[in-house]
Amino acid sequence: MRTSRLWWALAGLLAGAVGLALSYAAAAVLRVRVAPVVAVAEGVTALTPGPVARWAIDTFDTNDKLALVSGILVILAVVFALLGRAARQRWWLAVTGYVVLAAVGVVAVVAEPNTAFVDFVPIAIGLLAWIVTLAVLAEWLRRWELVEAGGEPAGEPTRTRRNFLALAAVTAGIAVAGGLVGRAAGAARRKAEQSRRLLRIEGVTAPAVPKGVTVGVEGVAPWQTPSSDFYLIDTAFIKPTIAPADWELRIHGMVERELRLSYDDLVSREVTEDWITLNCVSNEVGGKLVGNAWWSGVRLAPILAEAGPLPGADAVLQTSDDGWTCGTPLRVLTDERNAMLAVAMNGEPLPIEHGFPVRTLVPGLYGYVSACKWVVDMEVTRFDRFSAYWTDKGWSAQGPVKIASRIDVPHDGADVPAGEVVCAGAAWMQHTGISAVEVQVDGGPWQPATLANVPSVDTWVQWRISLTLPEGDHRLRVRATDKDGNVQTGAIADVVPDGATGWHTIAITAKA
Ligand SMILES: Nc1nc2c(c(=O)[nH]1)N[C@H]1C(S)=C(S)[C@@H](COP(=O)(O)O)O[C@H]1N2
Ligand SMILES: [Mo]
Repeated sequence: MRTSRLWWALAGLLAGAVGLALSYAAAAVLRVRVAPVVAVAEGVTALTPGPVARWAIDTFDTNDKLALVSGILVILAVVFALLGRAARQRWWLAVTGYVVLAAVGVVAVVAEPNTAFVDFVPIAIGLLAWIVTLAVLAEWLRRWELVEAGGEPAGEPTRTRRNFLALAAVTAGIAVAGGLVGRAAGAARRKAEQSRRLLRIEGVTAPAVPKGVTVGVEGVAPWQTPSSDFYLIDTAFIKPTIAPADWELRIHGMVERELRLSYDDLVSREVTEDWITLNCVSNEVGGKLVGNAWWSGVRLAPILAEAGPLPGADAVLQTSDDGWTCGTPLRVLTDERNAMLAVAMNGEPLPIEHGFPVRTLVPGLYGYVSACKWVVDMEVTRFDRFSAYWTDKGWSAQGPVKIASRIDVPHDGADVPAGEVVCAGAAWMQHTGISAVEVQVDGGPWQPATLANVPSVDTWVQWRISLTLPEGDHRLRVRATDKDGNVQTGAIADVVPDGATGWHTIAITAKA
């Protein structure tokens, strides 16, 4: 009884360590971008007043981050020990403490940019591990105490103590194993991230947004999509982490000579750069799965010419490091367009989740048939000889983009002052270009919008129009015309099998 408080504190410490270690391992294995403890550390940094931060940097120098994480771990150790002690009399207090700690983690993760659902998995695992581990240890501590007090169940005190100690050792082992798994799994990502940070690719320039591309209406999606806001679509629950030195692209199949390109082989070639708008076939009418960035890479046409496609070949089956596949028409990879093996996005090496170190990009095609991230294999072949990832699931083998337009301002359901109302948005038909955008109010005549500039036919274009709206409810819709004269259809089609159609329509209310 005398020493039992210490044992309870030890149980709390062990349970805390197991939860942290398993959460750390989960974060590393799942390669979530923001591990909970790191997110908390970053949150603390963000909330630290300037003078305190300067003192910390002065005192700890470049070890400031290490000092902060260590500090957080020390505080956690104290909290864990206290929760363990509390659990002896008040189990609910320990559970409440764990829930509060997990909530702090959730808040910190939410505060990070671009959090995904998977970022919360390590917190859930940690919380579960805390509660289960403490429950198991507490159960044995109670038996031990009971036996020592001479109560039921009868048994030898030394045996119950030995059982508890054995269990404590196992628990410590789990914590250490979790930590080691986390280290090993995190190493690959760290290596890829570090090589990415150190990478300087000759010929890659910073983006300079061309003049006149914006209509200057607040609320319209920015013409250049920042990489951190660029939509993310892939099937990889665990993102490949490939250091450039470990990357190789094999081009084979119906070719005269098979090619193997290392990263250095690739970037020693002439770099091409372009503004290109990429969109997803799963984008609903009016949806946000579209973005425009400054891409740098190497044109695929000369590389494929070097391999020498054989007569009869009409497709390239691309395979990602994670096994995902897509089929791209050989023609679009070899014509005059800037189909490229991209190595940089917005002037920086590709972010890992956008395909680092190399992805394909083809203006004029939906991503699912062209924009292979982490691309490692290209087989020149025929469409009648394979089925790719999404074609297996009912999507069309061919995926040229469809003309689309979107109203960004006002937003659907908005109240606007009656009278003059500015309406604006974007339209796109990559590699053909947009020649006109029109807006219709309440089924009336189509009214022409003003288009902003574009550097090429491969990007989206912003548009705006000033409307006069009387008081009341209104329905606005938009349609575009491409540079071949094709007017966007109002016929509604689902995203399956080859992209949605229909006019983006919003309902607003003009108020006096
Ligand atoms: N390896 C791999 N590449 C992929 C995908 C994928 O699931 N795995 N999804 C594709 C789809 S459907 C789209 S729309 C684009 C999205 O690219 P982004 O995530 O960089 O915006 O990537 C394409 N490339
Ligand atoms: Mo997509």
